[in-house]
Amino acid sequence: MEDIERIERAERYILVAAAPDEEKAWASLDELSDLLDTAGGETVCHVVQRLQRPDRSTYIGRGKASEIREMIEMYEADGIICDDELSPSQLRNLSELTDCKVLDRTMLILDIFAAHAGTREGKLQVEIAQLRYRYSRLRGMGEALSRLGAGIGTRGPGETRLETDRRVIQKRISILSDDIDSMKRSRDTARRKRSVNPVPVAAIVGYTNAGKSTLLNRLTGSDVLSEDKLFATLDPTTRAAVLPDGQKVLFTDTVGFINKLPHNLIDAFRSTLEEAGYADVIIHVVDASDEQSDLHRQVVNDTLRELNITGKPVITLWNKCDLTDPGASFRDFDADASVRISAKTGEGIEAFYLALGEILKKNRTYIDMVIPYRDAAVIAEIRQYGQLLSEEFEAEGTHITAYVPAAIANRLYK
Ligand SMILES: Nc1nc2c(ncn2[C@@H]2O[C@H](COP(=O)(O)OP(=O)(O)OP(=O)(O)O)[C@@H](O)[C@H]2O)c(=O)[nH]1
Ligand SMILES: [Mg+2]
Repeated sequence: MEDIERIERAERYILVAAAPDEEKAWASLDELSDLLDTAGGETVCHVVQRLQRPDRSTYIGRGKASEIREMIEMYEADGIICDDELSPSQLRNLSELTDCKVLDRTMLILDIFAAHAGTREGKLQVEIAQLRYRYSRLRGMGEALSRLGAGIGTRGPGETRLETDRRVIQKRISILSDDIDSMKRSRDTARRKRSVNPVPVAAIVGYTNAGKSTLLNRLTGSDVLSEDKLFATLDPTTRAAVLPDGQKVLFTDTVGFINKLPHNLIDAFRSTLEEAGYADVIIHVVDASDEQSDLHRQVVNDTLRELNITGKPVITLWNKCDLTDPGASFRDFDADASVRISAKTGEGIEAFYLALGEILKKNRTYIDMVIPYRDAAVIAEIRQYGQLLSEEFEAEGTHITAYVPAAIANRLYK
């Protein structure tokens, strides 16, 4: 009986931040608390210590650490979660000072990713990120690790326990890397085959919980999971839609970004976001009703840059406008267009289609040429993927003028 109770009780944590700006630190802890909720844990309370920068060897000051040690006992908490990625020595020292389980933001995010990853590649990517994190922290911290016991921070994909032996970890990392490489190669081949396909691709990116999946569902009438949870989507989904001007577009829903994204996960993101790297347009969804929307927009822009997804036209969508003051103005000077929408009610979607149509038109090439009658199939293709402006039947073939995607234009002028 006692065992069952112990298993069913959610793990309870005190959330801790050391930062120069208290207000930002509280907001960041609110987000950490949402992350913990997603991971199935409970927040006991928040503790912020104002420090110019976190203490190099203990993250928070030693005095604060002993206060927390008392709080742990008082609240019967399971441990603490720090709002930044801890260095191996911070992790070791802090867990000695507080005498409890110490987790950091990275371990928590990795734990959520491990539980949510759906595809085989997603699972491998997360496991490798977890193992790399552990590998760099195992030496000399057996103590801190044994305090972790089971539960949050120790769960690999599919609820397997994470490895603790350095040599085994190293071997596993190299096996996983090989697997991922071979998957990447077969994906590249698939993409090369697909790149002949002239349908433009629009990648939907944005901070987690901004409404990306809700937008995909609205645009394509599909039924992708959308939830009021962080990281509801981990694996990219692509669906086709036809714009009111007849242009066919592929929309790809992607994993959400987050502030202080674990460095080891950037690699994992790189592969899930590869699709975005090949997109013709980036659709950046911002939750305009969130007080932190400016910070979130910045995080997304920085992460895109870090992933080398640059130099593409961007449309910023200020989403959830049903929740914002109708008089408020939203602008994004980094974007080629910005539109207020509500993915939930459909408001502003027409304006978004117009903006998208304009941008896609710029990507198309105007052609004026005679297509021999034996190549009539090309005209059918132009009808499907481009915009046929005129056609006249002449002696050598059909004289057409049209806007066509670059892929078709290149082929015709070869
Ligand atoms: N009021 C309102 N809520 C919205 C709107 N768009 C999305 N939501 C809600 O916001 C929450 C998150 O939506 P998702 O579409 O799952 O967000 P996401 O960006 O895909 O999130 P992740 O996949 O977790 O990164 C859900 O509860 C949606 O119902 C909107 O325009 N207005
Ligand atoms: Mg989603």
